[in-house]
Amino acid sequence: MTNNAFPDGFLWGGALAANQVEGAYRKGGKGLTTVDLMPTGEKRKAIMKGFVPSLEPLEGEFYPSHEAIDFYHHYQSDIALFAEMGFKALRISIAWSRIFPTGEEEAPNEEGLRFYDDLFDTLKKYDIEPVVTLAHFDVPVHLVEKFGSWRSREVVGLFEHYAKTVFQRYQDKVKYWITFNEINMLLHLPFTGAGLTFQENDNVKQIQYQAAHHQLIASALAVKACHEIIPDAQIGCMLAAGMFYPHSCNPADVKLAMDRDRESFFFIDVQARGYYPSYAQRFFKENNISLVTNPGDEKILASHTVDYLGISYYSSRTISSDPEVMRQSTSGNVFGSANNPYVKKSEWGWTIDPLGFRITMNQLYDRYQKPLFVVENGLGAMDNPDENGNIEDDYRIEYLREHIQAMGEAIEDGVPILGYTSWAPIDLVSASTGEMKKRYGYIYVDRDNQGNGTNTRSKKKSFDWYKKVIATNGRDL
Ligand code: BGP
Repeated sequence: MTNNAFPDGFLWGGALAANQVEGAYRKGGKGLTTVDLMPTGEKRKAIMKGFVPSLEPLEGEFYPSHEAIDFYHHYQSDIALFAEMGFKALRISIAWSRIFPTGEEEAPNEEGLRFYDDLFDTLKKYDIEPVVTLAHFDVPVHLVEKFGSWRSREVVGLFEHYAKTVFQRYQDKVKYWITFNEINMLLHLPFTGAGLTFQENDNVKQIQYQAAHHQLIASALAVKACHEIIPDAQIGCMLAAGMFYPHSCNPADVKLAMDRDRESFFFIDVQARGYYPSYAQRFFKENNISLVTNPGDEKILASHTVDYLGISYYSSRTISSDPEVMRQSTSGNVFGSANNPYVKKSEWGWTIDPLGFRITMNQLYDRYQKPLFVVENGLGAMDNPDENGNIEDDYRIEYLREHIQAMGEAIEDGVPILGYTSWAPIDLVSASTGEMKKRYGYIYVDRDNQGNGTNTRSKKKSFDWYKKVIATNGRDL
């Protein structure tokens, strides 16, 4: 990478999600959302897959999202710290159930709208551009109860109403939008991604792809509304990206890697190109999936494609046709991955593969020719304060340095990239485990897995490092 890889105006910053930071889960008129039903440990794992014991929080369980890191009351001082690092952008999500507590109201909850008004005004004060996700792993629980969440077409109209409401309200404050966070996650963690719940004998794939169709239509309708209401805004999709390597040059492995990549591309093929990919038909047939669609759906998808591709990238994956190789696979990766002897792994078993990041970005741009926006990338690690109470997170700096370098290389390969919002600038609740000890931040939060602690914020070593990266526009890593 040369010294000037990153263009002027590159949007350096960080990324958060409402349910992982805000807390205040019943304050300000907020309704219950799907994540508010997720405790930690084995119970969380089953719930994320759609086996949900109750649609109310249970006595005696600990639910990390209920208080999270109390960003709801700390956002002003937290944003001041982000500004100190020189952030140009902050990605957040709006909690749908703060605006429409049940998801079905005609009129929005003014207190919820005001909370985000104040948050955007605080960002404006520091010249930080908000990048806003409409749905980051949350659905009002009432919609799960009444409609089965995204399995029902009803939810499309309700989401469209929510999207239009926030576009109207924040049209002068927000110019970068994202429809669904990691839309492909609904295949792997269906309750997390789409609020889907299952019974024993359900045809899970049928339900997932029907829900996917509804999200794709809802996403296209949100793109339409955004373009109409805020003509100078850009709105993107968001993919949990990371390519599959074939474990060997056995063509059977290569074919499997292609199939697994297509599982994810499927969504972006529709959102970026505007139609279902040619391979979908055979896939649907072989899996007994028959989609219920409305007349006019094809036109909606074709007419409202996204402006850019938001991506998260943490790791690459590896796939083998040999069951023995897969049996020795790494457990931590939600996508399921064989061991790759050429790359390192994080404490949670996620591969650390910056070259895979560069390849993935090239692959996506070759396929879609739309600008990318890296809206998540980072290292979850156990941070232990030293004897002076400092956190010397050199491992995090190394991870980020290598990935930012890979991004610079991709830009020089010819891939346009709008910005980089690392996950996450401040410690927060982990989406997959609900733990606090899986930390990502430049800023440490004094809070443990059981919710004990003072919530005090302190800077880690990476804080000054990232500040320098931004100040030099990526020249000094
Ligand atoms: C992505 C999500 C984020 C986030 C991140 C890290 O899948 O969009 O919400 O949490 O991954 O994952 P985890 O929190 O499980 O370590």
